Amino acid sequence: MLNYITAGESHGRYLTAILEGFPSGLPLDLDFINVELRRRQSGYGRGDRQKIEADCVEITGGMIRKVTTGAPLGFLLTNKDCTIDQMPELHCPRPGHADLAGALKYDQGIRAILERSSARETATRVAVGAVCKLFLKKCGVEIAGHVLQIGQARIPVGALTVKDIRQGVKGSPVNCVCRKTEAVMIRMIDRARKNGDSLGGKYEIRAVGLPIGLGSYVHYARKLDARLAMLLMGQQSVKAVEVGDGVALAGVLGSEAHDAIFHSMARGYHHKTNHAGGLEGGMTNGEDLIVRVTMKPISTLAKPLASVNMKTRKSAKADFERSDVCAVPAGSVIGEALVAYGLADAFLEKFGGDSIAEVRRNYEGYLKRVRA
Ligand code: EPS
Repeated sequence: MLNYITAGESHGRYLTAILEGFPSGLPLDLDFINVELRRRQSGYGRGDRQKIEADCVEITGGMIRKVTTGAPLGFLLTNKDCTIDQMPELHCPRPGHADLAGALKYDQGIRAILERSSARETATRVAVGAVCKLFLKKCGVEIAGHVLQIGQARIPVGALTVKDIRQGVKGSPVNCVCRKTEAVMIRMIDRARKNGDSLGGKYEIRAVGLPIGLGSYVHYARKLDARLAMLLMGQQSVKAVEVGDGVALAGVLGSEAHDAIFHSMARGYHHKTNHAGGLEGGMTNGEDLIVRVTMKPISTLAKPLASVNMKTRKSAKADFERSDVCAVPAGSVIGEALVAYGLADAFLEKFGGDSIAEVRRNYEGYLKRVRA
């Protein structure tokens, strides 16, 4: 239903995206999109690039008088640090980065590879996701993300609602709901920075207000869990995506793993537990969607690992360029955007509609039937 494509290099003049398939009639709150962009830029452990940039979106198509028209939406972000033509060529690929395979595959220097593989590109994805969040809000869906783990510091396990998450992360420089763990996370980031090292971690995204039946079981490519996993694995640094209890399900009995079904006049069909993370058979089951995403440590190290100079083929230390020490807090903001896109796409697939009013009508008709 929806489709988007991004273009632009980390130090190029612009970052752009086009989002196609978006319905008409949605007022675009540009301030909201820019707040989301700011959230992505912040977070303890970010590099100095974020002191240079003040990401701010321009909508270049698909909007008249701040309302969507149904035509492709164009997004434009202007880089302040647009030094791409002056940036030095690199020769020693960073282990863990796209440098080596990219340079060989595209027959280019490392500069061309890192400029596009850089996580700076996620700024445009956050802008696209922010528009999807505005759409989902109109359908009663809210999304929140938070950081579960950075390095060895992790929050105690416990189910948190979207409201708990929003409340809990307020003012947290690492987007964490636990002040005690936050302090340890910050100490670990400081230590990694001092040692010329980097850190990864894990974040969780939760969505509330979803109807039963988004996605489908009938074909692998229509399974919503598969689609969300693809979107999230497409985020730079991501190495694993879990749905609900995820990998822990390997160690429990079926009677402990699954969520018993109930019905009441007030709530319709529902569950009292949520091991499934809101997805069964590739479809939403009406409970909160819960996904957990693991990010590897940033591969640019101030104290570099061993590499090979691609000009001389001699052993050398990997190249180092300004980078982040830890991008997991930013990662959680990007994850929210990616999930928002995946859910908006699934909504439009289920309820169709060229205008927001039409989507709402179809959606309300469906709810009447499944809630009966
Ligand atoms: C990023 C901008 C980049 C990096 C980081 C993410 O800016 P620069 O390369 O100018 O410092 O800080 O990119 C990476 C971690 C990476 O591996 O490429 C951003 O805006 O998110």
